[in-house]
Parts: sequence; structure tokens; C-alpha cells
Amino acid sequence: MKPLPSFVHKSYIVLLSLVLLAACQPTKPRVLFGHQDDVVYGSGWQRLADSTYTDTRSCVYEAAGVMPDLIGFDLGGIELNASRNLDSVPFSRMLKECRRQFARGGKVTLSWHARNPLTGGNSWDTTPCLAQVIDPDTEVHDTMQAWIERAGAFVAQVAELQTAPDQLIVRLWHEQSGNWFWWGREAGSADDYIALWQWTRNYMNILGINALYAYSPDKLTLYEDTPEGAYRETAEWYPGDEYVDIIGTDCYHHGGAEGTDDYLYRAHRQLDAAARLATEHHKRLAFTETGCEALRCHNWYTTVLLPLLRQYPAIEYVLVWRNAWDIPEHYYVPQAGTPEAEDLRQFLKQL
Ligand code: BMA
Repeated sequence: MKPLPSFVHKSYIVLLSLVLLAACQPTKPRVLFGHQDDVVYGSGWQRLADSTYTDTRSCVYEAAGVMPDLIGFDLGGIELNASRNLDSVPFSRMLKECRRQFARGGKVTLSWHARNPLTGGNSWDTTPCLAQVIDPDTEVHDTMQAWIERAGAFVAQVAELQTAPDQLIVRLWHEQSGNWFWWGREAGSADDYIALWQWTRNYMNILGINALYAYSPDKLTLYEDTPEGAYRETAEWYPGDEYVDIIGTDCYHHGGAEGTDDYLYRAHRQLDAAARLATEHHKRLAFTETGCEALRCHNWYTTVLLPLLRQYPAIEYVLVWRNAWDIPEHYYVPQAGTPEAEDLRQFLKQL
């Protein structure tokens, strides 16, 4: 047989090498999609009884035909040894759903709307207390210690249920850049906030909890409204490399279609700052909370959120907030059979 001309041979080898190289490139994992309280209630239904349900209901599944990769739960109320959290979810039920979510190969993120340890009021009671909380000579400090221990004991139980690495994300003291929580920016200095964060995390370490920890500011208003100002605020309250694994941000779309520009403007400011900090500190990046309440902006998932996420390839997951069963307009995942459900389905296909 006549040998192939040498240029054919060479180009064949080059082509083969390119194909092999492409096949060996790690493909970027898709962005994971999360929903708060997804399996315990949704718009118009609730399964808040403290019992084991034999089947699973899921807002995301009912709307879009797939289970959420990530489910968010909140610990608010655990500090008082309550049997249910601030949104009536029994902690026993939460544990069962975490077990199921992990067994499916999914992830869980826990936030904590802790009460104000000075007044006993809720998280939104901004009566100043942070200075006392972190001062070991105060009673409020002792209260907080007990609260952290209770939260830690629960988180430890959740962590034990994991079936694979990195399934549990604990998001401590979230949205501190806002002024609406008692640990927020008006409650004290960045140092006070960082002391609270480190204390909480150190206690979780004492318990040997195996989890990732997320830091997630919200809107950034402390300094000038520039990329530098946003970065400065994000960096100043950062609890430190030993304490944080994931850097994210919380940002919501308000005002329907007319609010899109404003949402994108704020989301970029915040995500740019978070992404820069994450890159500099070799941390993971996430969009820790977002959403458009009642999906007042048509096709929000594919026309607003998807293009935004595409601009931040490092984002590992995005979490939208809860579908309150008892507040008709308070939902972020569409209801089954609506045009917005189809939009979510398309979004999830393209993530
Ligand atoms: C808020 C609202 C409240 C809820 C709280 C904690 O954003 O959804 O209704 O109690 O989160 O989940």
C-alpha cells in the first residue's frame, strides 16, 4: 500500500492530539440551583407536620421536573431549643429532609436568623447588643455562648448525614452590610462582627463539624458607590481565610421589569466585589441569595438571572428564597403549569 503523504500524517496526529486534549480538559461544572425550604412547603401547600412523609414534594420539581441541587434551611429558633424554626419548620423534619437531600447527592445550606440575645426579640430587632455579645464579662455573652452551642449541636447532626464531600454549607451571620439585623453594619464595628463570626466558627470546629462556611454580605453602602468602595466594604468585614470557604452575596430584584437595571447594577457591584475577594483569597464564589418576588418580571430566570450568571463563570451555586405557603405573593420559584415554570425549566437546562 502506498504510504500517506507526510502532511496528511502530520495533520492527522495534530487533529487527534487536539481531540484528546479537549476530551481531557475538565469541563466546568454547571451552576447548582438552590431553593430555600423547597421540600417542606410551597405556594399553597405545606408539609410542616413533625412526621416522616413517604414521598417527597418539591417546589422546583413540581415546576420544572428536576430536584434542586441545593436546599436552604434556616436555624432561627434553635437557640431557644424550639421544636420549630421561625418559619414553622420542625427541626426534626429538617434533619429528615437533609438526610434525603444528601442521599440524593444534593447539597444543603444553613442560615441562622438568630434572635437578639439582649432583648430576646427577633433578628430584625436591632437594639444594639453586639459589643456586649462579644464581651466575655457580660450575661449577653453567656447567652450567646449557649445559643452557639445549641446551633452547633444541630449543625453537627446535619453534618453527620452527609454522604459525599462538601455537601453542607453553613452561612453564618449573613447580610451584615445591611442595617436590618442586630449583627448588621450599624450594630458595631467590622472587628466586632468578625469576632462574632470567628467565635461561632471556632465553636463549630471544636465540635469537629465537617462543613464549608460561607460569608455573604448584601447591598454595599458604607463607602462610595464605586467598584473600589464595594470591594473595600466586602473585604473589611471578611472574617478571614481560616474561617471562610465560600464568598458570596445576597441581592434581590425589586420593582418588576422596571427594576431590572437597578437589580443588575447592584448585583454586578456586589458580585464583582465578592469575585475579586474570592480570587484574591483563593475561595469559592456563590450567589448566596437572590430572587424576584412573585416573578413580577416576566421570564426572569432566562432573561435576567441567566445572562447575569454567565458573566461570573466562577459562581458555583445560586439560591433563591422561599415560597411561603401562607403569604400568597411571597414566592421565588414559580408554580407548576405557569409560563414562569416553563421559564425556570429552560433556565435549568441552560445553567
Ligand atoms: C425573610 C422572609 C420572612 C422569613 C425570613 C426567614 O426573607 O421570607 O418571611 O421569616 O426570611 O426565613
